[in-house]
Amino acid sequence: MSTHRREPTIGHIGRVDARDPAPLRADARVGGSVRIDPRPAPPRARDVPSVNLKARMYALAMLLALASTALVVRAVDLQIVRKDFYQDQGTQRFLRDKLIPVSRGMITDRNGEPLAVSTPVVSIWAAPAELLAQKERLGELARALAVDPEVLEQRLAQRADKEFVYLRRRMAPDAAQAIIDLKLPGVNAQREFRRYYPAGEMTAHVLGFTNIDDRGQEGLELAFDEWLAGKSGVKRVIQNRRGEVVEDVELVSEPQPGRELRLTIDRRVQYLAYRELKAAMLQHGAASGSVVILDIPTGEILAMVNWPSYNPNAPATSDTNARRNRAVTDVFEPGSVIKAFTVAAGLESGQFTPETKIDTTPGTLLVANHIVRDTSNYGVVDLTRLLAKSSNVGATKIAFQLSNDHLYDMFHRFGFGEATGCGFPGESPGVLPAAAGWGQLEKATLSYGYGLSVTPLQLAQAYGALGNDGRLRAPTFVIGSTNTDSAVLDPAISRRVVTMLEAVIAPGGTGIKAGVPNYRVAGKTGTSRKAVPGGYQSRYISVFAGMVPASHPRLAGVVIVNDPRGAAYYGGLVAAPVFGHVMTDALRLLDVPPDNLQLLQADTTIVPPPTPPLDGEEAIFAEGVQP
Ligand code: 59J
Repeated sequence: MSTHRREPTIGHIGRVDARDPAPLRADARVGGSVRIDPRPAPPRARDVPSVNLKARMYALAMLLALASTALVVRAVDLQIVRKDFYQDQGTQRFLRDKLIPVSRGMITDRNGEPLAVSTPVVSIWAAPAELLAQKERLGELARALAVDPEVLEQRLAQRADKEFVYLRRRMAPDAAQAIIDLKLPGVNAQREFRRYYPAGEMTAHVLGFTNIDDRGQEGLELAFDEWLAGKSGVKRVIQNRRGEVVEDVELVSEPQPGRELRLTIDRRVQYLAYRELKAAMLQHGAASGSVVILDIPTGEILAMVNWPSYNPNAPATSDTNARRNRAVTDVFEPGSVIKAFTVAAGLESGQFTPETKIDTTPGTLLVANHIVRDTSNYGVVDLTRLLAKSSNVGATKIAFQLSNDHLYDMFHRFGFGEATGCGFPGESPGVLPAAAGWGQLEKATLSYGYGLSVTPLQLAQAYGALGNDGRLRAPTFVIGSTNTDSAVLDPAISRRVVTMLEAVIAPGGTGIKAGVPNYRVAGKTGTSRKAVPGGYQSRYISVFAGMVPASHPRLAGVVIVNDPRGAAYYGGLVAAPVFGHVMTDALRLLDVPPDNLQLLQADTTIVPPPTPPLDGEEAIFAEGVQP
C-alpha cells in the first residue's frame, strides 16, 4: 500500500507530487450520503396565477428546514462519525516510504590502504510536467547543467508523462547544491554514493567495478556484493504538498551499512608487478600478460595484475577484452614449467634421484610417428641438468617410466584441472585430460606441458605448494579466509625439487635473468608455441614460475607474456626478468631476510680498512667548529 520510490533526501523545493490529489473538501461526494440541492427554486413566470400564499410560505419553510437538517447530518457524519476514515485518507496522501541510502563498504589492501571507496555524490532529478509548467525558468536550469536550453526542453517534453527523470547523476555535492539553490519547480536532489578506485588500472581486474546503482558487476565487487553493499533502510515520513518532510513517522527497516573488505593484496607489491609487467609488454610488443605473486605459507594473493588493463573509474569506455582477469579466467598450455611436476613424480616413484642419468641424445625422440624435440642435443643429463636445460626428450623418458595414473595424479594433486576455489567470478578450472585416454604421444607431450591447460593462478598455486614442503594451500583474496592446506607431496621430495630448480637460475640455466641479488631463487622457464587449430604456430607464450628465497620459500611468482613479437621470445629472456625485478623489490618491501647475502659470502676477501693516521698527524681540517 505504501508508495515505495526513490525520494530526495535533500533540498526539497516547490515539488508538487503529480499523484497527490487535491486535499479532501467537505463537500466531496461520498458514496451513500444524501445530497440535497440547497438552491432556491427558480423564479416563476409572472403570468402564473398565485395560489395560496400561506401554503407556499409553509412549503418554503419546510424545504429550508430540511436542507439545514441535511447539512447538520452531513457535518456530524464527516466530523464525528467518519472522522478517522477521512483523516486516514488524508494522511495517506502525504505518507511516503523513503529509502535511507547506505554507503558501500570500502575495499582495502592487506595494510588498510584504500583500493575502492565510496564518495558521496548527488543526482538531480525532476518531475518534467512541473518544470515545463514554468518554462521561463528552464534557461536557468540549462545554464546550471551546462546544456542547451532547447535540448533540455525537448527532452523534458518527451518525458512529460513521467513523474521522475534524472537530469544529471552523480554530481559533485557542491555543483548539485548550486542547482538546488535555484529552487526550480519540480527539481530535486537525491543523495547517492559513487565508487572510486584510487589505484586505477593496476587493481582493475581484481576489484572489478560497480554499476551506476553501486552494485558489483565484475571481480571482487561482484563476488562480495552483498557484504559490501549492505542494505538501505526505509523510513516512513509525512510530507507536505511541497514534498518537504514534516514528520518522521516510523523506521520501517533499519539501514545496514556496507561492510569493509580487507584483501590479501599488498598495494605496493601489486604496483611493482603492474609496473614491471607493463614495461615488459611494451618492450616486447606482446598482446597480453599476467603476474601473480603468492605468500607461500598462507596462500594469500599478494599481487595479481594483467595487461591490457582499463580505467575502472570509467569502465564503459574500455574494451571488454581489457577487462578480463586473465590470471584467473584464461588458460594456456604451460609447456616446460610443468616439468617440475614430472620430475617430482619421477622422484616419488623411487626410480629416479636428482643424480639419475638420462640420455637425451641426439636431442630428438620418435614417439608414435611424431618427433619430440629439444632445442639442442644435451647428451647425457641428470635430472637437475634436465630441468636447467629444459629437455623435452628427458621429460618424456621420465614419463615413460611412470604409469599414466601416477603422472596424472601428480598433476592433479598440485591443483591442475580443478578451479582453485579462490572465489573469483568466472574462474577457469583449466583442462587435464583423464589418464585412461592417454596414448604414448599424449603422455609424452603432457610430461613437458602440452595437452593440458592451466590458469596463471593455478600455476602459482602449484609452485607455492612445491615451496611449502609439498602442502598445497588454496589461494585467497580476503584476509581471514579459511583455506585448505593439504599435503600433496612428501616434504623431502618437495625440497629436493626446489633445490634442483635453483639450477635453472644458475649460470648455464635458462632462467638466469630471474635472479635476485642476495637471494637464492628456484624456478622454471617455459617457451610454448601457441596452439592453433591443426598445429602450432610461430607465436609464443613466455613463462616463468618460481619461488624465493629458495632456502625457505616465502613468495611464489608466475609471469606470463603472451605473444611477444620481438626477436627475443624465450621465457628466459621475456618472463624471467619480470620475475627478477618484481621479487627484488617485493622481498625488500616485505623485509624478507636474504639467504645469499653477497657481503657475507665475501667475508674472506674483505678489503681491510685503511691504516689509521699516525699519532699526532694533523687533520686537514681543524678540530671543533669551523671558523
Ligand atoms: C618451443 C613447443 C609445441 C607443442 C619449440 C619453443 C613442442 C611440442 C607439440 C620451438 C620455441 C620453438 C605438442 S626452447 O619451454 O620446447 O625456457 O626459454 O612449443 O615442443 O612438442 O621455436 N625453452 N620450449 N616447444 N612445442 N608441441 C625451450 C622449451 C621450453 C626455452 C628456450 C629454448 C619448447 C631456452 C617449445 C626457455 O623449455
